[in-house]
This record gives sequence, structure tokens and C-alpha cells, in this order.
Amino acid sequence: MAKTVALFLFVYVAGIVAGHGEYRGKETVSVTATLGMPWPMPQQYSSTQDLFTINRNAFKFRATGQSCDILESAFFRYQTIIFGLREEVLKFHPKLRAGTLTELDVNVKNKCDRYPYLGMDESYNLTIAASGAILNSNSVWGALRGIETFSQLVLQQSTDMFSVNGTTVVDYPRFQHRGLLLDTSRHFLDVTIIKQNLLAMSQSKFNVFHWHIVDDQSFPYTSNNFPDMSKMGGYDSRHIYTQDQIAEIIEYARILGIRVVPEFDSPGHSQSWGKSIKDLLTKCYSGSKPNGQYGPIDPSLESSYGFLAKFFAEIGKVFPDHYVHLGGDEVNFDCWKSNPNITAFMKQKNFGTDYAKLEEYYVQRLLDIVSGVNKGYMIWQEVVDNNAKVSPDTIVEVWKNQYQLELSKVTWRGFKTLLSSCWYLSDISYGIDWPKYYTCDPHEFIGTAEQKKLVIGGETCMWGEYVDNTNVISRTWPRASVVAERLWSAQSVKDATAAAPRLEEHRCRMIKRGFPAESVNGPGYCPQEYS
Ligand code: CP6
Repeated sequence: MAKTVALFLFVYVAGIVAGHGEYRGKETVSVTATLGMPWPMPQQYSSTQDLFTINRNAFKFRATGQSCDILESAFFRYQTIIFGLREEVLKFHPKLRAGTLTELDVNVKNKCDRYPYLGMDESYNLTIAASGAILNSNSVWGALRGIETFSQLVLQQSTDMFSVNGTTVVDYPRFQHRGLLLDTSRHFLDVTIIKQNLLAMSQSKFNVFHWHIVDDQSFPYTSNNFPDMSKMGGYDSRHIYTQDQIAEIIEYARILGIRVVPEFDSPGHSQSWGKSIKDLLTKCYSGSKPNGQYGPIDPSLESSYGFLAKFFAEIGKVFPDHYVHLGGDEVNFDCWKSNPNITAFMKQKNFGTDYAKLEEYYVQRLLDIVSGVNKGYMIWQEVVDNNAKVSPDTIVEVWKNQYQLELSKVTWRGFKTLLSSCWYLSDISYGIDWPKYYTCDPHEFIGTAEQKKLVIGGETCMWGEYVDNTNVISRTWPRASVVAERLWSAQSVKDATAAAPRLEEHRCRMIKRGFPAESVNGPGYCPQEYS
């Protein structure tokens, strides 16, 4: 039995009535919200009519293989998530009882890694049967994903009694990189909000937090080597992250199996760096005189590279992940063109008037600096569009339109690639917009099997111009979960109409866990509204 919610599909008819659009043709489709169905959908999932009851006072997780702080903390966390939230007793009492369940045996084969990493093994098998409930995984990361799935299968029957159906799950991610970008430069986000977001990510099996930490508007990263960068480049002294807070976020993410990849975007998007680092930005000229404006980082000065070397040596130590995102997007050449010193430098280097060559020169030197501190890098697509020679383990992130063409091109050149173009959660509109995210598939481009294999995943982006602490969680969730399913589940799981009832349940489950996840299917209700 299941509750029914109405899914209204508003069809926008662009009728020109006195210059106004009009909503017409309101169509109502009944959708049955699921009960105890997982999101994202596992690779293989089957359930039986056997119903196992769980007394919340008797149930425990048990590590039967390797264990560590990551697993112990998951046991503690999920005990609350499954049994400790506000009551949500089902209105029905199934008669079929196949037995009781008093524990979930979590059997991790290999010793825990300290940090999650690209390509970590997240596979797991979960069996709930008369013989017991067993979760098997090679790594602790697989155990985390499996416990999350288990938590989604358990429903509440009465105050103390819970239940789970007989279930067999064989599961692993379709893509190894499943990321979410948050931007803490356009608006500052509190540590608590970032942590809440990380927890929401783990509920949808995301594994990368792409932290677009600084940009033109503010520089909230407190550097050990260059403390003036946030003092002068942050909005104010409260809207910055201390080293302790950054460590706290990395640790919180680690416990959830989420990598933290910081982005320090240059040579464009770095206006806030110029507030403290002398001569770093290009002086823009009007005629023969500087006009007081600044452009991208000045690639003609050795001092720029001296600064970058010292800065990224620090970043390499502060962030444990192997990858740093170096940006490289949207570099405007106008200021470079106006500056006579840059013109002279172009001449000296035989770049002619090709400013893409100048950009390439800058990027090349930056990449060498970052390789030198033993990090791999991610970059936005422009960097390879402009032909910079990048190291073979570079990950190129495709963000512009015509992404199918770009995916073909970038993978043809042999680069590992991520897609984000079709997953911009910040671009909002009225109505049901999630199916457009859901139906975008990273493998739908023209290319060989080898090329397809180079697409290692994708990222959904919540750019920060119009979100801050007040709305970032609700605007991100549960729409980001839609991308999470695209990146985790089999390619064949792609029917938005079939997914809608499960997404409805997933959203209500987020609300039950305390996230203010917004409505995405039109009119309806959750048994447990957020307050
Ligand atoms: N900021 C930075 C942004 C964007 C990019 N880089 C952006 C551009 C276009 C859209 C959304 C976001 N706000 N640093 C491009 C990767 Cl539609």
C-alpha cells in the first residue's frame, strides 16, 4: 500500500496574449510515492514479500571484518537516522512476518584507507533474508554506501517496531567521480551549512565536494603563507574560513567518504587575490595610462609565478586529496591587450597577437608548479581548448553548451573528462525542471568505447551568485540527487516518469532527516513536514 501524490505537469503555452505568456493545459498525473525504495537505484535490486521486524531497542550494527573510525561513526550516525528521528508510523500493518532482525553484519574485507580518493572501490552487496542481514564490501567506502542503502529500506511500523523486506542488492557506481560544486566566494557559506550539505551528499552517494572556495568577489580562504589574502580579500573578518574550519570540513567529508577538491581559479576570476598580492593582476590601460582597473593575473611577471609556487605549496599540504581544481575558465583578453608591458612580452615570446598563446604560457607554468607539489589537477575545458600541454592524468571539466561535441573532442585527445554543462542547479525556472537533469547522459556523444571510458563522471553545480546560507540547501536538494542517480545507477535507469515516485520518497526522507529539501514534483505533501 502506498500513499498517492498528485504530480501536476504544468505545460507552458507561449501564447502571446497582450505580451504575456499564459499557463494553460494543466494536466494531472497520479504518481504513487514509493515506500522503502532506494535512491539512487542500485545496479541490481530485488525485494521479496518477506517482512522482517526490527525492534529498535534490540538492533545493532556489527563489524565482522575490518573496522575503523569511519565505520564506527557510520554505525553511530545511522542508528539515529534509522531509529532516532521523529516518529513516522506507517498507517498500515502488514500481516506477513518472516522473522525478526537484530543486527546488520557489516563485513569489510580490506583495511580502511585514511582518505577517499578517485577510483576508490565503492561496491557492496547487501542481503536481507531469514538467515540474517549481511553487508559485504571490499572497502570501508562500499560499506558506507551499503549502510545508506540499508537505512533507506527500513520503515517504521510503530513506536518501537520497524520493518524491512527481504532484499538482495548488488551495487557499484557507474561513474567514479560524482561531484557537487558549491561556491563560497559570491556568498559565504557557514561551516554548518557546508557540513549539512556534505551529509545530504552522502544520502545520495555523491563522493566529491568541489569547493569553489574563492573567486573575484571574495577570498575566504585563510592562507598560512599569505594571511593578508583573506584579511583584505574576504568580505569581512567573519566571512572567512580559518585553517581549523577547513580541516573540520575535510574531516567531516572524510568520515562520509567524500573527497574535498578545492578550486583556486586563475588567471581570470582572481580579482580578490589582487587586493593583497602586489602586482599580481594585470593593470588595464586606457591609451597610454593605467586606468585603475585590473584584469587577469599578469603572466609576464616572474613575481606572479613566485607567488603561485609558494601559494600552491601550501594548498598541496592543506588539502589531502590528490587533485586540485585550477579553474582556467572565462579569461577575458581585453585588459591584456591594453597593457604595453604585456604587448612587449608577447613580442619577446613570439606570440604575435594570439592571446590564447599567452594564456597557454601562464597555464603551462601554473600546471608545472602544481605538478611539482605532487598534485594532479582538474581544469575547465577552455584550458585544453586553448591547447595547453597538460599532463596525462589531467581531468578536464566540460561546462559550456554543445557539450556533446566537446566531450567527443576532449576524449578524442585522450583526456579524462567530467561533464557539468547540463547540471547547473543555479539556473532555476518555474515548474518541474528535474527531468532535464535526469535525462542528460554523459555517454551520449559520438565516440569510441575508449572515448566513453574516459568520461569518469560529472558534477552538478550550485554557483553562488543567488544563494547563501538561507537558501542553498533547499535550492540544491533534492534536485542534485537527480544527478546523483544519473552518475551512480545503470544507464538503463533513465525513465523520469518511473523515477518520480522514488524521488518523491527520497525528498521526504531528506525532510525526515532535517534537510529543508524543496518540492520538485508539484502539489503534494510529506508525512513529516520540515519545521
Ligand atoms: N563562475 C566561475 C561562474 C561560472 C563559471 N566560472 C559560470 C558561468 C556560466 C554559467 C554558470 C556559471 N559563475 N568561476 C564557469 C565555469 Cl551559466
